[in-house]
Amino acid sequence: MLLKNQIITQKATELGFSKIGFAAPMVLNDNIQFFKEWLDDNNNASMEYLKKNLDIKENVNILYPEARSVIVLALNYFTDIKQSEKPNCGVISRYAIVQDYHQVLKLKTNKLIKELKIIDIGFDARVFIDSNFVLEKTYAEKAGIGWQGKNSLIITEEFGSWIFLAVMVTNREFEASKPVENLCSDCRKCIEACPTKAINENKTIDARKCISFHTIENKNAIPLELKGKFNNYIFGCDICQEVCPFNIKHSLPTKDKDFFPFKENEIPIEEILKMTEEDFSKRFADSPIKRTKLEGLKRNAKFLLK
Ligand code: B12
Repeated sequence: MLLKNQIITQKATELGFSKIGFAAPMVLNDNIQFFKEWLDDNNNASMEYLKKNLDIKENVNILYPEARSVIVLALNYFTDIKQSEKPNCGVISRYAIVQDYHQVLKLKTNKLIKELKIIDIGFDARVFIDSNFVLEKTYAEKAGIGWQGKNSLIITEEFGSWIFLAVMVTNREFEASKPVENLCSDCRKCIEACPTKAINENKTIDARKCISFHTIENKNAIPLELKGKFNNYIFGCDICQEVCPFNIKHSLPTKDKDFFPFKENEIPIEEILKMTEEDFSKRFADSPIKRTKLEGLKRNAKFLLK
């Protein structure tokens, strides 16, 4: 039997995905031109890896010549916890108090592919989650998942921007979804709220100033001019999402138990400074926090000290 959008949507919903959309694979010359300008202005900070695979980001058919459709899946991870305001604690961003999304989304997309193959034995798909091969937000926008907000994130009417994305490039052709209207209008709340002024005027981020970049990806010292501006964030940052009117009005607690918080959203700074490698490995084994390693988390903790 041939797969249709409706069957895929039904199966994805049964597996707990919050939203699904379809787009045709395209040659994204304008986006790549824009991406190159972003790189030329050094907005990528030390994320040198972002300069790789630009040809594939422009045209996914180079990696996967059989590509006929791109399916974008979104998973809501919001939980109704207030951000910590305790003075001597480091704040952990919402995405890092739940299980590592790479693992969760990979399992779910693999299950989906397995089910779709039962219906259509010739169905094939490549999955990209937080990858360096696909412009995931660009495809999410084309597939009608949401629009790209000024903070550069995909915002949905139903769940705000508290979603993770998975992109499935498939060898079957499906009807493309309609993109949705950008509802940011003249709102500038995210730009104004960012304490380090990391949000550019063109819906991109200057990673050199971004709290999320420094606390997760930066392997070196955090620039001193940013000291005192991290609002106590110790891993990741949600400031530009917390202030978004769509997130304030439209966030819905996730129904997916994989994304029920299993870690506290704050850690006393002193506790981190005393933490041993063994404590760290035990405590953050399934958490995105393991990415910074203990050394990185301690660097972040010290940066928050007055
Ligand atoms: C590198 C990266 C980061 C970097 C840089 C962030 C950035 N915004 O660029 C850092 C470490 C800072 C980061 C932080 C975060 N990240 Co991140 N990150 C990525 C990653 C791997 C690549 C993004 C990228 O290529 N950036 C470079 C810029 C230039 O690319 P872009 O934003 O896609 O830009 C396009 C648009 O700007 C568009 N465009 C805009 N205007 C215009 C105008 C014209 C005329 C044209 C032609 C094009 C155009 O063109 C560009 C090229 O296509 C993606 C996964 C992926 N492969 O997409 C996840 C991803 C964006 N991250 C994600 C998340 C969750 C986060 C954090 C919320 C985590 C946290 N709590 O700390 C923060 C949010 C910070 C923020 N406001 O962006 C999610 C976002 C989900 C969503 N709702 O959109 C993604 C999609 C991962 C996933 N699979 O779920 N991240």
